[in-house]
Amino acid sequence: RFTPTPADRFTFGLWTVGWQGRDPFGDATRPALDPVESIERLAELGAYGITFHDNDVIPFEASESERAQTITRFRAALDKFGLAVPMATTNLFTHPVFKDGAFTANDRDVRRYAVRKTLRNIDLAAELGATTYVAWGGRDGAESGGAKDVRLALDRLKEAFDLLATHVREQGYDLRFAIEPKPNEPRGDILLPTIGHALAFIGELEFPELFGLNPEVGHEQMAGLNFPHGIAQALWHGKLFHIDLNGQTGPKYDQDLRFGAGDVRQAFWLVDLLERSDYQGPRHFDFKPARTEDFDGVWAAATGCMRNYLILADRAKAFRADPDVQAALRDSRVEELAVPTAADGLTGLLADRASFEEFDADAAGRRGMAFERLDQLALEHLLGAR
Ligand code: GLT
Ligand code: MN
Ligand code: MN
Ligand code: MN
Repeated sequence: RFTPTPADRFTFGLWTVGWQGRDPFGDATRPALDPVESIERLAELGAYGITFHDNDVIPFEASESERAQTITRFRAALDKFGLAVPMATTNLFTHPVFKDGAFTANDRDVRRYAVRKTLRNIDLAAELGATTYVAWGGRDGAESGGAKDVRLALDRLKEAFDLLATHVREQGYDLRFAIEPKPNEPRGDILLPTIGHALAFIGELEFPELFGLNPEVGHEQMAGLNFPHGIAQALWHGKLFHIDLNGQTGPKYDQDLRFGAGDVRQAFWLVDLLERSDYQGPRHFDFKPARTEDFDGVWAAATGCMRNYLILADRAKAFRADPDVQAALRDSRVEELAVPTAADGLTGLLADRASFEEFDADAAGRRGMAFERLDQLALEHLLGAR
C-alpha cells in the first residue's frame, strides 16, 4: 500500500536528492551524486521522471565536447532506467555573474548572457522531450531600494520572456513556460514574489498563452499565504502548468522540507484540490533532504515525499466519500456557492424585493455555517481517526 509507480507521475529535481547540504553556515555534508545514479535510484523507487537545471547535468565550465559527451551519457541512463524529463530549467543563480540577477541584472551584458544560456538549455529540454520550462528568477531582486528600478526591471523581464517565447514558437517546440514565484532568498526581495504577482505579470507578455506558473508550497507559505488558495486561483486562471511540492513551517527561511512535513493540513487540502482538479501535470518534488542525512536518509526522504502524497490522496478520498462529510457539506451550504448570484440579471435583481426590501438580514446573520463540524471531520480523516 502507498507504493509509488510511474502512473502516479511523481518527478524529482536532480538538485533535490543531489543537494549536498551546503548552507550559509556550513559545508557540504554529503558527496556529489552522479546524475546517472540519481536516475537509477529514483526509477527503482517508482518515480516517473526527473527534472534538471543545465548545470545539474553539465558543469558550468564544460567545453563543447564535454557537454556533448555528458548529454549522451545522461540520455542513455534515462533510456535504460525508463525515466521521462517532463521539465527543465536554467541555473541563473549560482555563478557570481548572476549576483545582481539574470534577466533583470543592471548590467546589459549579463542579461544578454542569461538569455543565451537559457536559449541553449531550452533546445536541450525540447530535445529530451520536456513540455514545461521553469523560470525561477531567484537572483532577480534587490536588497536595497535605490539598487533596482523595479519598473525597468519588469520591462527587461518581459523582454527576456518575449525573446524566449519567440524562439520556442520559431522552433515549433511543444514547450510552455512556468514562472516560479518566491518572495525572498537568496535576494532580500525577489521580483514576482507571489502567485498573484506572477499571474498579473503574465498578462503583459507578448505570448501570454505560453506562460503559466510553477508555484512552490514553501514559497507561498514563506509569505504567510494559503497555498491551496493560491493553487485554486492558478487553476481558475488555467495557469497551473507545473507544481513544486515540499514542506514549510510558516514564514521563515526556505525550508524545502520533504512533502508532508511542515503544514500537513495545507498539504491535505492541496492534495484534495489537485486530485479533484483537471491538473494533468507531474507531481514534482522540490525538497532538500536534511543535511543531517546520509544517502540512506536521502532516499528515505524521497520515498517519504511520494508516500505522503499517496497517503494524503487516500485520506482526501475517504473524506469526500464519508456520508457524514457529505451531510456536513450540505449543512455548510458549500455547494450553494455554485449557484450564480443573479442569473436573473441586474433587472431581475433590482425587481426582486426579497433580495433587499424584504430581506431579513438579522435572521440571515443568525444562521450558523457549521464549518467547525466540517473541519473536525477533515482533521479526523487526516489523522486516520475515521
Ligand atoms: C532552486 C530553487 C527552487 C527552484 C529551482 C528551479 S532551483 O533550488 O530554490 O525553488 O524551483 O530553478
Ligand atoms: Mn524552496
Ligand atoms: Mn529551493
Ligand atoms: Mn522550487
